[in-house]
Amino acid sequence: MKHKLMVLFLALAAALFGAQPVPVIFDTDMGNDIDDALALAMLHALESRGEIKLVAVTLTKDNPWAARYVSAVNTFYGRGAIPLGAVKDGATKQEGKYTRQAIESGGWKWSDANAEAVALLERTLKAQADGSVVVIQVGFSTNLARLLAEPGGRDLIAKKVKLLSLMAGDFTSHGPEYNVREDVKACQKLVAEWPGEMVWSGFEVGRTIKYPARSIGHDFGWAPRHPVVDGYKHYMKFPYDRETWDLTAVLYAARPEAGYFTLSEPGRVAVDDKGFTKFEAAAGGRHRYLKVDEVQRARILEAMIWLASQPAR
Ligand SMILES: [Ca+2]
Repeated sequence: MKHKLMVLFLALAAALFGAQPVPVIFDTDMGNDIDDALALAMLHALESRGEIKLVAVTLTKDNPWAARYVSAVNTFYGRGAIPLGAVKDGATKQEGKYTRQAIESGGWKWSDANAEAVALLERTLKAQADGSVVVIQVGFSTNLARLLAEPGGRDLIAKKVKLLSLMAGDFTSHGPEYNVREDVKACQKLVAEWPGEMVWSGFEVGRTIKYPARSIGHDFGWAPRHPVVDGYKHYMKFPYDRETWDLTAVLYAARPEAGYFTLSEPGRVAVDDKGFTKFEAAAGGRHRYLKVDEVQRARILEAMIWLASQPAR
């Protein structure tokens, strides 16, 4: 009887307070643009709210300060133990404009990535429940393509991953988008072999929603210093508004049912050798891309600002 009451109580609690936090893997080229840093701040807020759990961060930018900056941000939010995986022989080896600079100016504590990215992806997926993991890719496809090439890699993804939310591509045909262009072959492998649902936030989505400088200037005042604000101020001459590319992929991944975005019909994304992306609708296709209208843009930006600047706890 006691047991039955407990089961009933747990079911009621789950219904009232929502389900278990969704395990998230964040795969980022931290250090190339500042939107990765704001996207990571959003993930910490979503974890504090019990919506997600950040189970690993893997890097596709091949510079040690990329992981060090992620470590500094995670440590600031009280989550310095989140495992980090570094890419080996990856794209964009340059240091960039804000990772080392923010750490040194702010005196932020960090540690180095203690794993290679693909090995960490494998280990992390194996440890999670079947069909539970959301992967957010906001850099190049290097790590995920290599995971697909591992023996059993594709099966592991099919078994464990619920959704791949990625910022990549351009579905208005302006040109090859940066995240695709920097490792075209990896992105081609990803679209050809990824076994599950894939939702693309193309260049045109984040380009039309800009994170405002005034939020960076005012909304982070709850901390005397903040590593994301330090990064933002080093990345370009402050004040400036910045496109929210990577933030869109995080928001969709965390709250796919919230109506922030409109989904395209199902179909297939094709990536040519120059990095152009093209979408073709097809019944039963596992790829979709995000669309936004004016009302959605305002609502999306509001959510991004609330989440990115939410106090650490
Ligand atoms: Ca990025």
